[in-house]
Amino acid sequence: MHRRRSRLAIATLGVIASLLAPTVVAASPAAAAPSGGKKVIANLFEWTWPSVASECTSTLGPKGYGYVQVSPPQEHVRGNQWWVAYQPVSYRIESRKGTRAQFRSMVDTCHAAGVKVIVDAVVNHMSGQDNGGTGWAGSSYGHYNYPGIYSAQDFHYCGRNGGNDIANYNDRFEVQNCELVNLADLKTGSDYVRNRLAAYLNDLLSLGVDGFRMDASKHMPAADIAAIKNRLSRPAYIVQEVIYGAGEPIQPSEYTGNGDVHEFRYGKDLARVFRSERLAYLRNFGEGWGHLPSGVASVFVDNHDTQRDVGGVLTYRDRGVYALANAFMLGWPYGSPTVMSSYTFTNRDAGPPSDANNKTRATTCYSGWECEHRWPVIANMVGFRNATEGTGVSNWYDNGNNHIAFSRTGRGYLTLNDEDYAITGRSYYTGLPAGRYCDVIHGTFSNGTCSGPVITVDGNGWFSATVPAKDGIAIHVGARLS
Ligand code: LM2
Ligand code: CA
Repeated sequence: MHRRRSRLAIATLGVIASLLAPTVVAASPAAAAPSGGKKVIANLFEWTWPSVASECTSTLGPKGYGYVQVSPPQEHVRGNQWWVAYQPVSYRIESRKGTRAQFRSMVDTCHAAGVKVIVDAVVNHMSGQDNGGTGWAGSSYGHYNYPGIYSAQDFHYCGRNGGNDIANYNDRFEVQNCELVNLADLKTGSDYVRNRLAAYLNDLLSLGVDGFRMDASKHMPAADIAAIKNRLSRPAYIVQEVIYGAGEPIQPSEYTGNGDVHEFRYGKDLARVFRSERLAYLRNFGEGWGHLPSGVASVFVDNHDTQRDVGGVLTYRDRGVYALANAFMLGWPYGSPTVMSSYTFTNRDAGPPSDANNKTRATTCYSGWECEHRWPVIANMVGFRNATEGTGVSNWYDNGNNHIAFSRTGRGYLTLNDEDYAITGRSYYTGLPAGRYCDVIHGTFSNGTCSGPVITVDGNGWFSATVPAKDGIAIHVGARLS
């Protein structure tokens, strides 16, 4: 992890910002269908288990999200900051977000809604508390002593930089054997530690979990992650957090043998394109930009770390532009997309809305919770993604600047206009079957009707329309009226 703080640029309000009010998505009966081709992940950062469960039923399932990613579920140090979750104290499934029973019930409810569950698994380290303490669920611990779980022999002591801390990211040994911000670094090379970590993950699998985001993967050799994965009781989706750093010895590509890898360049590059370059450059976005192979890349506009520390990415604060960037991500066939869902904050350490005992409050999607995954543009583009899964890009058009358009061959069409002016009355060749399609950037398609503008594609595959400044149009075969 790199710590680099910078102020996020002040948001510019796009025309579609008015459409982004986090209106509650109408509840409809959840489909019991398996996820199948549904691959979009909603990262419900710091949500409680009961809130995740009801969101699966009311919104994630109906809108077509295939997975929900939840914050670390194990017992953690006490405190009100969000990051207490990243300091494990034991592997009891008991945290400020809920109990084991609530966790199990959440998994069952999400599955019934057709949504799989990915857990953020903190396996590189334990707490960073020099003096130890008592964890959320009452377990006492020392910095290098977790009774019944780990003792002093199970940790690395790299003997560098005064306090065993990582300082030099250009040194592979140091990054993997020293401590990330004082967090007691597990000897992931040892059989005992590997078995104990696998036991934790297997416990989660027994509760029905479908996959893991392996936190701090860069700080563990890829072979150690492979050894843990080999001990799993059944196959699980794996996505590894390896933050790309130019010139660093540890590269994201080392980890692709284990599963997917977060592609951190994606969000940074996308933000730069939207803020100060040209959308026309996105024509070969992804592998053409030196990013990971599409099949192993996990992509996102922002995540809980980049929206705080890395800077330079687009976040909920960018309103309409953020929605457009997510629309591009969901419309463009590169990588496996995760939609971030946040609570609002001004202080980077501030935890989610919680009670006096630091127990996280139920999510409301107002008063403190941003719920980007419900923004109509983003939620509707999940349907676009699902309808176009597996198809390539054709009919690319750009004006050499900030207006782009492309087909997802035979299935959908997306045009984005990030110019400061409207593009009026242009004709677009989609290659789609003739018909009346719901513009899902401005309207929601349900029960055969569209709450927004309808786009008519003629018998030759063309339509004409005006695209306002900082706006777009998206149509797909899953949202066709006739
Ligand atoms: C990650 N990926 O590699 C997480 O995505 C990231 O959010 C985690 O950092 C980190 N690795 C460890 O899992 C967060 C947060 C830090 C916080 C740590 C541990 O960004 O600020 O560190 O979790 O809770 C905090 C203090 C830090 C202190 C440390 C240990 O900010 O100053 O270090 O706790 O007490 C002395
Ligand atoms: Ca390590």
